[in-house]
Amino acid sequence: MLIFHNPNHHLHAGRQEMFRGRLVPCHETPARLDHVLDELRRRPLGPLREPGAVDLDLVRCIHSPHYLDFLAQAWSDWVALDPANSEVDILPSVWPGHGLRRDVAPTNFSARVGLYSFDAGTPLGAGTWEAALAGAACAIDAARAVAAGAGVAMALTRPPGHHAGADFFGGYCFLNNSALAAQALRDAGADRVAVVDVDYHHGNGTQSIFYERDDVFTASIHGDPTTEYPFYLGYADELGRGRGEGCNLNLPLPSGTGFASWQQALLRALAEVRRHGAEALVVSLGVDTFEGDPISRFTLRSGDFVQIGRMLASAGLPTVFVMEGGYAVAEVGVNVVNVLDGFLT
Ligand code: OKP
Ligand code: ZN
Repeated sequence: MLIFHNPNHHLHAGRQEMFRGRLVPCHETPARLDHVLDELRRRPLGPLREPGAVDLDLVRCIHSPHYLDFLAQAWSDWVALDPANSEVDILPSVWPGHGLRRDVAPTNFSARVGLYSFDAGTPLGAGTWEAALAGAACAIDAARAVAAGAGVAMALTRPPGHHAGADFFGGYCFLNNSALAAQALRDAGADRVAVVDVDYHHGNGTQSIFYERDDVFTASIHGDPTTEYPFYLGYADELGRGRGEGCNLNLPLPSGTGFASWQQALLRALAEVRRHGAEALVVSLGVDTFEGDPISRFTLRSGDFVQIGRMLASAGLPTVFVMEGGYAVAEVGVNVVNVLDGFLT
């Protein structure tokens, strides 16, 4: 399996996220990806490559130009406010909520940050843009390799992407790598593409990006948003809109869900992928469904991830894996490589 890894991922290393009134250390750390790379050195699955230059035209098909400009400039704008800010991450604290306008762009920096975000858990630092762009390049290159006949490839990257929308960041995500991979597959000639999101959290960004499109079917298996992040999207009655009606599937599951029920949800998602006539598959691969995950509440075991890989392979489609969550840091490597290993065997 071709694996495109993000050589710049260390440049994104958030210090703190807001949690219940306190700033706490970030869960989404560089060590997560280093553990996957370590495990791949122990159990090699194929060539490890670095991505080429990012195709910004493709990125602009998924994300709005004004959001991309904001991301590219955010750090220098922040430090220009006060040189002492270089020691502090950007963390949103105000948003255009109920009854407030989002059709006018404030010039105030904090107000602009709020316009482009939806939580206070996603710090933006000096190297975030560079890291996120290189991650986008991994996703695009993996998709293009698959479109060219590789069969399967992986974008091994962080920060993750599935919570990021066309013009917002949040949930540790800035650029939606899975959406970029899906669009790259479409542009390379696949008439219909499916994104199956197996991360513990609903892929709200991916859903919203494709919600009114019928060429990209989106499915997500996740913790019930009644109790689980991102809370305000991910319910079973969200089916798509307009041309996209019937092209979104949410399978929320209760906390405590183990592999027996989880597996049924994946079978259902894969049956829908087939029914939609997808010619290629993107897997938003989060391993925070693991029983030891510190912020999630499913109870999958490491061995179950091998089975997930096998089930995904049984779809018989050209497949792009895109790394998303997984915060039981020491086990992330084994769990991710188990999925890939299961897919290949
Ligand atoms: C990103 B991905 C937990 C607060 C939740 C956001 C979780 C984002 C998960 N203390 N913060 O889907 O793995
Ligand atoms: Zn997650």
